[in-house]
Amino acid sequence: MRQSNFLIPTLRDVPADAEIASHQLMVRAGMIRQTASGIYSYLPFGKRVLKKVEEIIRDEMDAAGGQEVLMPAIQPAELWEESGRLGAYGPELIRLKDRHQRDFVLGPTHEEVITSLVRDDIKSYKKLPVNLYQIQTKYRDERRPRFGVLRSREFIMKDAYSFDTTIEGLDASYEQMYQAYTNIFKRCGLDFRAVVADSGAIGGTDTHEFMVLSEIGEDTIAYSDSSDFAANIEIAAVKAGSYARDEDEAPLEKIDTPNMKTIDELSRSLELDSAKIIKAVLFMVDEEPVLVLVRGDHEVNDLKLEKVFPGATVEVATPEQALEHMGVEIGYLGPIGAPTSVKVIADQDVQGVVNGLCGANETDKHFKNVNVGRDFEVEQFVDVRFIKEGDPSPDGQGTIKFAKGIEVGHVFKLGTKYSEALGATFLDENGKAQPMIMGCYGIGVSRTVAAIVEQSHDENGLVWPKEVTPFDIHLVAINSKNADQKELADQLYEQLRQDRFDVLYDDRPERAGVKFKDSDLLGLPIRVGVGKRAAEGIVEVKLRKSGEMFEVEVSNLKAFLEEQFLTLV
Ligand code: 9G3
Repeated sequence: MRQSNFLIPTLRDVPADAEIASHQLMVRAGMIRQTASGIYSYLPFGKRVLKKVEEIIRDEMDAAGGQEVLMPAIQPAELWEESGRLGAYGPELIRLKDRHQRDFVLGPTHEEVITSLVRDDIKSYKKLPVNLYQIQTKYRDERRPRFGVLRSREFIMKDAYSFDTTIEGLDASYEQMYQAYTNIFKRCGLDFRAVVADSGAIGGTDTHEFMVLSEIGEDTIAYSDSSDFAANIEIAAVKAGSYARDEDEAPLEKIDTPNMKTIDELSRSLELDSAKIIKAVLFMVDEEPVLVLVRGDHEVNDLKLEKVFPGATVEVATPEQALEHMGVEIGYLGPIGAPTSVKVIADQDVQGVVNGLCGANETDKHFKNVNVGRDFEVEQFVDVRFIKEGDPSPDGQGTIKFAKGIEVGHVFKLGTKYSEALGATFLDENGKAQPMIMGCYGIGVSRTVAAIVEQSHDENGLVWPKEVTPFDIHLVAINSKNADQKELADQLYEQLRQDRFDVLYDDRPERAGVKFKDSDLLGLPIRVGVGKRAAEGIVEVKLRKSGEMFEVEVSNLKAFLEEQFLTLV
């Protein structure tokens, strides 16, 4: 492709609204342009990367036995009524009416559509398992789109759905997708981790997120420093301690704690380690008050709490509700003397608190030398706190550290949630109708491109991994007004393409400095510069990633480039 007539509008300046590197670079390198908030157009340079990523995905999905389909973005609302999800989503689900006033949604995902397709056309167990996938545009009306295409309102997803007759079959399908995802993200040149995740509203059991490590990631991963344990902190289990009670229990004592309502104030003014404080947080669980106790240096994990009360609505109580149910203001809540109408549960680590401090359910009063079992009972000890850096890894190997991650993939074991709701059954060997057992598997394709840019750039611009680069070679006629250079560059352009390299040829009448700056910004893996030594048949080859420069005879250029490509990542 000749750059003089290729739409690749590079920008020198950083766009004002672009906060992160990938957003800045994708705009500056002429890959994307914003059409509206959270809605982007891909220009040719960006579209070529999308295409490369999609091809890797197709290659691995087909190798894993997936069959590519294409479903509509506009979905009849009836299907979402059947699945019971039409009312479950708020403004994030874009709804519209057609000319006959019929209700539709713009698809944020396709469980309903794919299940309705399969229920109509697959009846016998002999036709299962099947794995159907598409690469298609999704719509989710994010309240705050940000970070360019990382969190946009329209984005490209590969979504796959597996249908099995048994749980073992689903496990096999899931494992196959897990392996395909590992191959895909490796081939994209990404540094990623598969982490245990939360299935959230989608339901189902096992689920893993594929996280690209990046400081600007919105998710936090808890990982062990000496095993492959890794989990989203939302659900990372905490390993129970030994709870050795290594002190004699001192007598309980009520003390004055005027205006000391927070753990910090108590810990500072009483010179007490926050791990010795029992923090009591009141929650409303389906309108019932539940007092949750955690150590003062821990935080209640509300996602874990929701799992203690499956299906219930769990919310932190308001100050008014605290006053109503506990008879005292928040900051002095405690388990001793709590009204019997209030259920008390505790994080497992509260068992290790000896002679602790807790609220006395009286303004400006706390109890000291509090000991669970002697001074109060709890209905149950549960793992209900957020994991922390420094905690022992739940697998018993090493210590927990945190890393930020960008979620680029998510795989779920769905079970029969959608096949039952939508009547997708198969006749088993005995002719009995059974609901199909489903899995679903997503990759954010446009988000993966941004994640590659996040992980693969330097101060001069993009640095494309070879399997996703928009072009293989950047051929630059350094001074296109010089006849020797222009002639050799034109000749090499033809020659290299015959040698089956994908070449971007900068034949513009720009100054050398501008060309080199643009070349570093666009980040193609190898640059061939036709300059001063053109008349001698010598060209300058530069590797973008390492910056290494070579002077190469034109007669040896093909061999040299092929050799370089073999070692490039
Ligand atoms: C909605 C809206 C947003 C949503 C969903 C539904 C996320 C929704 C979860 C999934 C699960 C998997 C198949 C591919 C992999 C992910 N955001 N999810 O279901 F109506 Cl507005 O999409 N789907």
